[in-house]
Amino acid sequence: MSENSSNQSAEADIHRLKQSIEDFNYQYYVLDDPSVPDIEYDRLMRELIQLETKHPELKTADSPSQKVGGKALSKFEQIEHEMPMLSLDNGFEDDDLFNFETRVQDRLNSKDTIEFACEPKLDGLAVSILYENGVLIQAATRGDGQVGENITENVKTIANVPLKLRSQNIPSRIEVRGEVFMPKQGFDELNLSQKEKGEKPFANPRNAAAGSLRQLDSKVTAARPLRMYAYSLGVLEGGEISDTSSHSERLAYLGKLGLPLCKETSVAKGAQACLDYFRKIGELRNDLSYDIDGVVFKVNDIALQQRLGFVSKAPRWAMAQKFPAQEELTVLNDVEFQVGRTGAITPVARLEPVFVGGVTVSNATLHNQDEIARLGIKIGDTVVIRRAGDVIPQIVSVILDKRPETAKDIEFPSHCPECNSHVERIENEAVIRCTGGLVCSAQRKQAIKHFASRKAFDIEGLGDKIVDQLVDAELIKDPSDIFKLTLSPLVSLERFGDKSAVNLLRSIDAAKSTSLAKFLYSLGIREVGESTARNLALHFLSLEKIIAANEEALKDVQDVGAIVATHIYEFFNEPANVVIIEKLLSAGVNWPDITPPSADAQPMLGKTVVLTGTLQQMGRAEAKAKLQDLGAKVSGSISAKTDLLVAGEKAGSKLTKASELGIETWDEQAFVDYLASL
Ligand code: D41
Repeated sequence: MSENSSNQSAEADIHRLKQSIEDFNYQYYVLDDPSVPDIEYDRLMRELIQLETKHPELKTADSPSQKVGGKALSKFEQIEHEMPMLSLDNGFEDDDLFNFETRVQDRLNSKDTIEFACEPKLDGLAVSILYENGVLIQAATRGDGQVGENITENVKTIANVPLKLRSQNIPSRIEVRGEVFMPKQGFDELNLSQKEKGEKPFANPRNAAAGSLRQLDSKVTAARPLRMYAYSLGVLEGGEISDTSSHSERLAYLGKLGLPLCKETSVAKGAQACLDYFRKIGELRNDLSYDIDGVVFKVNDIALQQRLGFVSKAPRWAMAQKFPAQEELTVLNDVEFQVGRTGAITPVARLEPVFVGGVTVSNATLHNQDEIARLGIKIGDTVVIRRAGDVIPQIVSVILDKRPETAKDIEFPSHCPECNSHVERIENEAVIRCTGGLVCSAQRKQAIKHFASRKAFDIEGLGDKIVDQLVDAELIKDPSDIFKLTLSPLVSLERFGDKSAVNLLRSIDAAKSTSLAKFLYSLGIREVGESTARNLALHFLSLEKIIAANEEALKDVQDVGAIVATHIYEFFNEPANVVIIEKLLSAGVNWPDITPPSADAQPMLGKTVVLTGTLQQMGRAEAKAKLQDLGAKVSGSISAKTDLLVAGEKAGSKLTKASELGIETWDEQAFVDYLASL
């Protein structure tokens, strides 16, 4: 093939590929109706880039491959807008909207109901994008409305901004105005990656959009998840649009040209209908994929717009009705520490009360020490606080310029603010925790509920609601008080009859006889569930030995690793916990001695058994418990030390490995038969 004809076929291929990719982009970004899977799209794009690399003379500025950014600039050039970019009057009260309609009617000398185009007010940056003969040739920021900055290279990288307009009769010059923004999901992902890279996260999607658009290196912008929605027209030369059309028709026209539009726009007749739209959008707000800070209303009829004109820099025919601000400045007066149900201690910011997002906020969570370090916050600082929708107020950032000399570091408590027990911080965990357990009032209700629950002391009639009542009435402070309850204070409680009181006291009395395993489980030691409690009881045989055990000794217990051993050790070394245990025992809590099982009763003593696959006749936990009863150590992985593998159905790699190592293997039936033979 000659050079020429190879070029011709490349040209045709490139043309075909561009056309397909432009169609797909339009379907995806404008119609919101993707027609091909991503991999097919990626394949076409790779093909196009390959051809353009091979034939650089065929590469054009409007090729869809040009969304990756180009050479970095040293500064942004200034661009004077051919038509000024106007600003918007703001309203906050319902009345502002009614007054707006009245002003419009007065000015027009008419009592007719006015039709308004309604648009969510995107919280981003206004831009102007100029297309000549259908090709994007320039884009600028709004700047002061007269002069903006040339950000053509950056805007070209925005995924849903077409580099070329569609449709037959394209205007020779058209200036599209719209808002560049960062969708919430993209913002969250960007901030995650900022954190991973050790870079400062952005305070909100608007800041992230602004920072991304003001990059001298458009390759950086290209990597940011920006989007644009068109909301008006500037310069227009040629094309099909007449002066008499409406704003909503003009938007539809922009859509036909391939420009992306906000899907939530509407038309409303009269201020009341506008207010209804405003409320509807307010309810939708949290579910929208992008941030908005209000609604824009525009007189829909273009002829009326022209009659109304503008005052100073804002059109008389438009207004922005704003939602209550979601971000405000206030002062951090103090930090207090709250104890949660599991003993986790969270710092709570006490703020100078401030009206934000429609309510007065005086508290915000600071999460944990890591969050405080990330914010670099001190008491006395001026902070940006944000309340979006029903979300708990957050401190977004600190205004360092406003830090007073008296600002104080936030000090974490070494002792629980509720019960004065000491506080622990586990390595690699951001939270600090109160070790007080049963004595800590904040943890008390939860601990007592656990204590009385079915797998623990199993006290019938002592459900969650009654525990709340008893603790609130200060009839019980810790689990040992349960056993001191008497009839007369009980019957004085609301909704508590004689009969239920008598029944409750009876079941409390019956619950005193328990087992060591259940007793240990009832204490609610972190990460000590039923099975670990059982293992502890069987291993040590007495409570005294468990209390006396050090972490090394505890680690010898089946399934107890270093972390659980530390939890157990710390629990029994908290004097307050020991006091409660003594009170329980003196209240009459008892259990039978555990006689160490004889070798006869434990035919599997010293054997290591592994369970794998699905068992049909019993659950995995049950099988494990049975094996442990027989003295076996149940392990999770096959090694040379394994004595026996019990393999249920669909056993996989463990079965293979066991047979490689020549380890004795039983199927489920063999195991069941063995149990029956004992
Ligand atoms: O969504 C927006 N942020 C938005 C901004 C919108 N939907 N429409 C707007 N319309 C105008 C006029 C009426 C002046 C054409 C606007 C803005 N202006 C605007 N954005 C920033 C300054 C002005």
